Amino acid sequence: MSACMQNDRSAVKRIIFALPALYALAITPVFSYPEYQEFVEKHSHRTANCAMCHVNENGPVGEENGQLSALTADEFKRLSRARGALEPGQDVDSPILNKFGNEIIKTIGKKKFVELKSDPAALAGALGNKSDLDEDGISDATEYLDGTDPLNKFHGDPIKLFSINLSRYKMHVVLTIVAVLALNYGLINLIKAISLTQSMPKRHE
Ligand SMILES: [Ca+2]
Ligand SMILES: [Ca+2]
Repeated sequence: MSACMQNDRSAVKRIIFALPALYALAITPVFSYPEYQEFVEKHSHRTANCAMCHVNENGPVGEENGQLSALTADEFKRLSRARGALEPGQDVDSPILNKFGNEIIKTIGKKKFVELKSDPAALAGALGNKSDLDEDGISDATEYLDGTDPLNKFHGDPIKLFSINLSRYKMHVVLTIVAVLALNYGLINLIKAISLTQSMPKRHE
C-alpha cells in the first residue's frame, strides 16, 4: 500500500472519530459570557480580556490556538466532557479554557457558572478563597475582583502584592537592614580610627 493511501486512510479515520464531537458541538450553542468581563472591568477599573479564563485572548471562536476551529478530535472530546460538567467536583480539562477557567468549572460546575451570569459579583464568593493558582498570595477570587491575572504571580494589585511580599520576606528585610547598619557602624569606626592615627603627633627620633 502506498504512503499516500495510508495517509488518506488515517485522515478518514480522524474525521470519523471526530464526527460525534463535531455533532455535539454543532447542536451545542457557542456560549460567551461577556457579563463576567464587563463586571470585572467596571469593578476593578482595569482592562480585562478573554485571556482571564480562555486560552486565546480573543475568546473561543476562531481558528487560532485554543479556538474552536483549531481543535483536534481529542480536544473536541475534552471540550464535550467539560461542557457536560454541570455539577462541581468533576475533572474538567477544556482545551479552550486556561487553568483558571477550568478551575472555575471544577469548583462550581457549569450549571452554577451559567446561573451566576446575572450576578457576576457572586462568582468570587462561589469560588471561595482557597485557590491561588499562581501562588502570589492573592486568591483567584480576589484576582477576579481586582481584574488581575490569576495565572501570573507578578500580576496583582500592587499594594496587596507589596504587603504580602513584605510579610513573606520580613526576615530578609530585617537582616538586610541590620547588615547595612553594621556596615555603616564599622565604616564610621574605621574612619575615626584612621583620623586618630593621622592626628597623633609624630615621634621625633
Ligand atoms: Ca493569585
Ligand atoms: Ca496574580
